[in-house]
Amino acid sequence: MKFPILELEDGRMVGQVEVVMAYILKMGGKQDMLGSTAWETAQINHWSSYISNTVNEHYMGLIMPTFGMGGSKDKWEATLTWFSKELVAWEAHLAGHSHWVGNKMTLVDIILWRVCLPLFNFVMGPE
Ligand SMILES: N[C@@H](CCC(=O)N[C@@H](CS)C(=O)NCC(=O)O)C(=O)O
Repeated sequence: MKFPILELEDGRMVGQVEVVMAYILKMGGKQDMLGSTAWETAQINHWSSYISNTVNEHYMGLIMPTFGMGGSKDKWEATLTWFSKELVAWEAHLAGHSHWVGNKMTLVDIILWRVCLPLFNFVMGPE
């Protein structure tokens, strides 16, 4: 199981960032952040899974070498190229929307923030 892992008081463990966050939101009475309709929930699940797997894979290619943990010049440049295209698509998706799904804060916004904060603080320039 990869990190982050949530360990419950009785020793049971939950893995995958989007699953851990969904569990915490549900336990904390924030069920609406997991979708109010079947369509919204499907969108939230789709994007959460995409960010936690596909985006995360590329994100690791930037974050790990930034903190001195492996990587190569080729991988670094390929990852920068991937994010350069991806960020344009994110900006287009968010144009005219306050949040990623349904114009209200959901699990997707939290997971995306988790990627964007270190990405913009440590890796990408303002441009
Ligand atoms: N899709 C997983 C990816 C998690 C992930 O990449 N975790 C990294 C550290 S942040 C990890 O545990 N790497 C160690 C390994 O691959 O064994 C999630 O979002 O939880």
